[in-house]
Amino acid sequence: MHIDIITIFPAMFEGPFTQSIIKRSVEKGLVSLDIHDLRDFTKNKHRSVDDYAYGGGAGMVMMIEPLADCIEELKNKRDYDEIIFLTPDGNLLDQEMANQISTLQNIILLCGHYKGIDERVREHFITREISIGNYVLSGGELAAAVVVDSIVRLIPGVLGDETSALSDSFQDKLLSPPVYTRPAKFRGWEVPDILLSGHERKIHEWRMEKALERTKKRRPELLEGNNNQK
Ligand code: 6GU
Repeated sequence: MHIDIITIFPAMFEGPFTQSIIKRSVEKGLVSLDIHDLRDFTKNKHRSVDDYAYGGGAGMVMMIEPLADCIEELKNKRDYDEIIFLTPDGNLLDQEMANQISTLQNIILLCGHYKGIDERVREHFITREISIGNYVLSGGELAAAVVVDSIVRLIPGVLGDETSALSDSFQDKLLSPPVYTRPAKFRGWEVPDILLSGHERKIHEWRMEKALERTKKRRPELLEGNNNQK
């Protein structure tokens, strides 16, 4: 999978993309990531990427020219399955959406800032708009990093244990059961006996029961099938 990211803060990705799973997926050649600084596509001498909103009002708007130039340059090199704009008024990211995006070959993630981007970019270039939750971030960068993490870990071969992404919370619309590791007793606090029993079927049943119990208590809407757009 190839991911192009368009941003005015390229350095914001240095941390998340050089650690852990994302770093490993790039090293294994399963994912390639290119970060594009939108300012490299400005034609004015101040390298500005935003301007006042027509009609007035507070807040700047990201200009169409550098965005169009950047997107078109990328499109000349590759065919994209999706050109995604990260925006608080997009569709809420959930596991199903992450699963679907993880099957694509080439995508662009466009990070917005200020009051938004010129609407004509959304009309003519963007194919999908994603929000990561009902709160406002300063920009789309952290949201883009979240999207990348959620999809990269699903690409076959990225996780060591092929089954581990499938047993994630949400993958079967259930939260994960509690887990424990050594020591079996800490300050008198004990690990449930069943997990030490070695009885595979009973352990599986216990985990299913606990997963269901936890989901009912914390996220009952997952069981009712309406896990999005609350
Ligand atoms: Cl994608 N962008 C911004 N700026 N804020 C958000 C968001 C995205 N998703 C939730 N809040």
